[in-house]
Amino acid sequence: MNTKNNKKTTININNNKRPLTLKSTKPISLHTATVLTVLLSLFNFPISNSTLRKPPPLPILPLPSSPQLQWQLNSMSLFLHFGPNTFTDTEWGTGQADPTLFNPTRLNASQWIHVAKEAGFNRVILTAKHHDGFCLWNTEYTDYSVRSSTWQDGKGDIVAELAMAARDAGVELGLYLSPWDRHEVSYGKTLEYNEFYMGQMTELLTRYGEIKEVFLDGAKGGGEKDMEYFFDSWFSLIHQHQPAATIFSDAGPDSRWIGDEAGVAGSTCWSLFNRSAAKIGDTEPKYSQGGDPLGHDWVPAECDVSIRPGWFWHASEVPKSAMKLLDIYYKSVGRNCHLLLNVPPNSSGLISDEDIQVLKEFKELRSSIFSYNLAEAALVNASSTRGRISSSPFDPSNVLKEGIYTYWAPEENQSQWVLYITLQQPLSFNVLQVQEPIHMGQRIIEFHLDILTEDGEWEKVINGTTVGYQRLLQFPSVESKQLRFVVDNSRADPLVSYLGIYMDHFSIASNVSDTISQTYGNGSEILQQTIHNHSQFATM
Ligand code: FUL
Repeated sequence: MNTKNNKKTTININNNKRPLTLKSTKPISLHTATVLTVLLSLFNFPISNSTLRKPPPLPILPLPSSPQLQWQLNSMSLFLHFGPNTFTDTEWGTGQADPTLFNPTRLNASQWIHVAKEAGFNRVILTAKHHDGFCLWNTEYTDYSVRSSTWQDGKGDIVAELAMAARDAGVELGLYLSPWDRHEVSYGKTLEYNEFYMGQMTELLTRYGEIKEVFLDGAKGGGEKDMEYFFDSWFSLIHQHQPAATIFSDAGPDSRWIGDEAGVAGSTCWSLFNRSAAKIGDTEPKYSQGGDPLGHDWVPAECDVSIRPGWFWHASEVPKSAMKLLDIYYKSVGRNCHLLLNVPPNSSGLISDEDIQVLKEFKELRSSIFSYNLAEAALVNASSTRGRISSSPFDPSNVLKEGIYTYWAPEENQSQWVLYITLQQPLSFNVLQVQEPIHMGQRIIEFHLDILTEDGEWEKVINGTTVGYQRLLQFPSVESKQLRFVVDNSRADPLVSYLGIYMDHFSIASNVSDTISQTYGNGSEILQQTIHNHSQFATM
């Protein structure tokens, strides 16, 4: 300690707080210092190392960016396919349809947003331009747009209407701008078309406020003109204009296509991926569905699927049942992915009543199953806890707190990683939910869940691979008071932010294997039963 006269003396005995600076006029004796220390400790200044906080463990690379985290926490988006195809009963328009056919007389973008919000979707993505090249906004680069249509005498702008309705309702907006353009004459001339495409992209990203996702579809019909897309320039332009946006394509950079249009992810699903191993427009479905445990890039998967057989509305088609959507939910959101569910507006410009009814039932099913964690009041212990002090920030009880930012962390160098859950009474359940704090990287490779039987033996209920943001696993109902969640293999010390158990009275799991798909009874029968049982649903 510096005890020279007229010098500032700093005593660092108050740990995290600002240093105490004393102006000393005479040397401080050992006795004075001791008295000071005792006094300060009486006033609750921590002086012992044993109360210091253990920092979080090192995150394991790769990590999500802030827009990727926000995208993942949202879980679901509503896709809106709308354009001339809606009026011509086609899926891939030729680009030659007469623009005057486009006349949605009752179009109401607020209805689309209202439907999305009511159904629990906080983000919508609109086909601003599909493969036919017809633009739903008033672009200056082509006449093939709403400007040449009968709708609002060519003065309307659907992107503008949707952006305004979304902003008013606090719903996020994403846009689909098809690279493949069957109308544009410059398509096939690399430089000219890239300039055209980037001009259109700039209009979309600078006129309509915040855009949260840009969806770049990889489709291109056989026999089309050969040309190169300047993806790197597109990505830079998008991130420059909309830094909070995530870019979707077969290969990222921010989210990847899952590799099928059924909305189903692999039962092992890593957010880790090698962008360089994927090619836009030439996906290797297996690689996309499972991701890559050795991947250097964080590129989580987005599962796109339509509520109807087609992406566009067709008078002859009907929506899938709510039970089917629930199954898709388990296999997308429940496998560490973001679900992008397409609900196409009809030719009057509104989302059809039968689709709204299914979305309502789908929400009721989710709410009925997941609104109450049966383990909510359980006691949770662990095989070890990082920085063991009376109340560690990594306490096992954190796994019952919602959100990913509080989590259980084990002590380092352990031979086992186990969470023990003691319920207040024996309960029946058939769904397990697990979440990892993905801002710290994706870690868990393999895990299983056991229950304690009446004979005092641990019995395996289900095992699984990968967790990520959220894992949901179904199995035949079991009953027990004591559970243990065991991590069998992990890329680094496993961290668990949430554990839930639920009773799903609606799905019928066919077996305990996570990899084998579930079978349901006759869909319409179950839908009927679901509708009749409405009164059983939890209030939402
Ligand atoms: C595909 C497209 O060809 C479909 O029309 C649809 O837009 C779907 C989401 O992506 O590749």
